[in-house]
Amino acid sequence: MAAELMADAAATGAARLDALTSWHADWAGLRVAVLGLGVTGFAVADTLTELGADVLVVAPSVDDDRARILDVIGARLLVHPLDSVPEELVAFAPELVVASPGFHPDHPVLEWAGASKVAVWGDIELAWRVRDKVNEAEWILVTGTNGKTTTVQLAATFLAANGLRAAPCGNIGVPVLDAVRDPGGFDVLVVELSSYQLHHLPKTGPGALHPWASVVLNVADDHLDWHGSPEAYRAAKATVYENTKVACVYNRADEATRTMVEEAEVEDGARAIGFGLDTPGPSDFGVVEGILCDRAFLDERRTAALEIITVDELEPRGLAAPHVVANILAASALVRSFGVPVGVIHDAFGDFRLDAHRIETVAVAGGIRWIDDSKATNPHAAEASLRAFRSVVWIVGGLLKGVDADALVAAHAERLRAAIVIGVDRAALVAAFRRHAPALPLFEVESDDTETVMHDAVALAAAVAEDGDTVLLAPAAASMDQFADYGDRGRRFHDAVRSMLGGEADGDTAPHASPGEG
Ligand code: UMA
Repeated sequence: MAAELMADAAATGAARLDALTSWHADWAGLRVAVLGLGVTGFAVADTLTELGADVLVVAPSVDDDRARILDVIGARLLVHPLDSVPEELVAFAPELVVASPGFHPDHPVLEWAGASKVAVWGDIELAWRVRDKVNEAEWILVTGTNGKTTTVQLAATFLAANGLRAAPCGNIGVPVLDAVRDPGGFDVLVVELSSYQLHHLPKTGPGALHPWASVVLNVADDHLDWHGSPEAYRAAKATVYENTKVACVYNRADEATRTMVEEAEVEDGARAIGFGLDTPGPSDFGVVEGILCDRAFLDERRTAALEIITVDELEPRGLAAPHVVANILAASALVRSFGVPVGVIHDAFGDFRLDAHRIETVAVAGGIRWIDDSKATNPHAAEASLRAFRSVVWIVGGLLKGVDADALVAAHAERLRAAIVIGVDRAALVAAFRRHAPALPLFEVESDDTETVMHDAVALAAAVAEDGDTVLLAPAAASMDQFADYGDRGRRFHDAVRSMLGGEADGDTAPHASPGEG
């Protein structure tokens, strides 16, 4: 009997949640547990209290400011280690759990919610359901192992150059809920989605996204410790294409992305648009004799193509490395699907620069270039970075997140002058170098003191680098073992290089990487 009553309650609850597809729906009194109080958890709690829901935030630790504001807006807070399900949470009997992206699928609270038939949403689903608060923007979705943020920034820049109100948001650091609630309203949200956020998204039903356009830029192993297997990681990424209305953009050099498009359920009329560094076919973006071209969004695509920009024009802006050109083609495809003219894209490059810590030239001194690519937090990103240079002193290592860097070391051993290994997961990297490049000068920074790691690494690099070499910080690993984040790791690299060089830099610190170099 109790089981029947619970089943009835679950069915009634599900019907109520199904109806919550608008800011103006009846959210009043809905009991929601919000897991985590980082950027996402705070935006979720703030949104739900504004909607009149009954909100309990559960987090293992809290920042005082956020805790104070929760109190003011009327959300309750439970601080609990979350290694088990708190009794207070069970007693609260939530009708819905909204989890921050970092929560593993097998987290005890999520397993409890699953077993108790309590719905679990991510912040992206909530944002989609309440997207009509101000005005209903179209969504363009960007995911991939690497290049997401650059592609989002490029696409938003191109859209804005065409006079559209475009918001870059999502995993880039601005919760989508903040963009949706912005009183100014937007025409387009360009949403960066991590595999964590995609994992929590439904493919069908009232919470499923229906984006204007979507892209998986590339897929390589990453976050395996979170997803449990490469298949689960790929399956999460593939979700981005579901229900796309106009353009599914995929990478011609990455067969897995094409398969994802083929297997996705999209809306009638949605087109598959390929991008790649080679000659484009009809319905593709690509490069012909140094010219980036659109051969998709023109009627004469069987016989002609539209010029977007040349590699020579991108070079002085530090945007000519092959992986950046690929991001530019993907971003162009996304916004061309929205009607942005190629001439507008061309002119929008005026002041565009990559964010800090992405193949950023720190200094050039004595013929040695010092490059910060701290954002290369997995082997796939480090691979793209290594490819852009010929003779490299490579500073590598950190938290490998369950990913094997063996193939990366094997593929690039020949372009290395020396390797300097930092971080906690040094043993696997050192073993890989011994196997694939036994003669390569190899140095380990054994210190795990945040204050000294980079100084030691930079001093070792300076001792082995020669005229014409690039010293490249492209760790192929996450930073949290020794640094606050990849930005902190990059800043400490800058500081160490500058303090070592003193006034010696040649002054040529323009961003630099060109496709011809590899
Ligand atoms: N928490 C737990 N247990 C867990 C996981 C999280 O208790 O198992 C708690 C922690 O106390 C933490 C809080 O939840 O303080 C925060 O949750 P979170 O780790 O999910 O992070 P947020 O601060 O909400 O930020 C998230 C994204 N972080 C992650 O996915 C890990 C941010 O991406 C994103 O910018 C933000 O939402 C806005 O959308 C960062 C990131 O590192 C940049 N992303 C990963 C990546 O790009 O590789 C996926």
